Amino acid sequence: MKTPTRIAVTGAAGQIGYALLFRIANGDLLGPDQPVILQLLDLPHALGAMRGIDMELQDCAFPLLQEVLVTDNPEVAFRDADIAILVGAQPRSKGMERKDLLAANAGIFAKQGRALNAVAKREVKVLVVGNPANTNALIAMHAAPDLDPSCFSAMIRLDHNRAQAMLALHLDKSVDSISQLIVWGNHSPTMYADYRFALVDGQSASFALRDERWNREVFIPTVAQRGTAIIEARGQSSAASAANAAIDHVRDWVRGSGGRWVSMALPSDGGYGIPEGIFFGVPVVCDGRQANRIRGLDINTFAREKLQAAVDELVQERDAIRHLLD
Ligand code: NAX
Repeated sequence: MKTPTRIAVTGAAGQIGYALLFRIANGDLLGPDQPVILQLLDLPHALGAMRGIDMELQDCAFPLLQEVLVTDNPEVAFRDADIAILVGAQPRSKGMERKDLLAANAGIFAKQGRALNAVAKREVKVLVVGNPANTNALIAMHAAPDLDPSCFSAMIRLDHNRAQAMLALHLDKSVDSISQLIVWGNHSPTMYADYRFALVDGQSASFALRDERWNREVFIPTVAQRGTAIIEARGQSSAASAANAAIDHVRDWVRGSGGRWVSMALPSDGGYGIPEGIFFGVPVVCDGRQANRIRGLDINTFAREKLQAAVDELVQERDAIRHLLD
């Protein structure tokens, strides 16, 4: 039998956690022949809820699930972790200013980054989902100087999947027929869903997508506002689709994206004029070992404006917590 993969999930008692854990245990993340150990972290008040989830996981009798560990201590949750999915974060409460939200989350992600640095596998793959995801990932990476920056990523895959589904609907095509789509930037309303390079059934889609008004006034804003639309409709933020996107992100990173472009927020290496260090959604192809950036794409005036808006926002976020990065 294969050695089990240790997967740490934070915020395990939350709504995304509840949608994520059963799918991981079922093999949706690492495939039908890879045993897993779940290492669940949440705050002390949620230990009871996590025990309940542990009981439910047992009751599913998943053949791949070797063990479940429940804790409120990051150094226990991240010990020898091969994969860490950081979902838990401080939500914005009424009257809280953005800078206070950034600071509260900075404290959480600095602590978790230090714990990852101390006890996780050296080749751990870390996905930050908890918002503000891009900047939380930056903080965690800085707090983990012994881990390679390539161990860290933040999630923009939900936005990528939303864009893909919306484009498919618009073109009356299957979701699968669409490739080479990108969502650039921050997981926030400044994100830029970019179909300029998209292929439909392997052919350039430019003939079908000549309607620049639809692009600018419908497609881009609808993708960016989809999270808000779901909150308005459901009364709660996206959970199952967010968990699904986390699975897609990590699955492709670990097992390869099969030549397909996917969007991941990675620490910028200066490509496309994006300042180094900030976590920025970019197109990548994953080869089963690492995420390889797609380089050399044309950035026209409109695209440059959109990228710059995300850069400005992420630099502002970084500057608000800069004292924690030194
Ligand atoms: P919930 O409020 O349902 O769950 C969050 C869980 O995190 C709670 O159980 C809480 O006790 C726990 N938690 C808080 N601080 C913690 C800490 N220091 N250590 C461990 N656990 C901690 O939120 P949920 O709907 O599950 O969303 C979780 C996060 O995902 C939020 O920050 C949310 O904004 C973010 N999202 C990010 C998305 C993305 O694409 N990057 C999309 C979906 C989602 O909105």
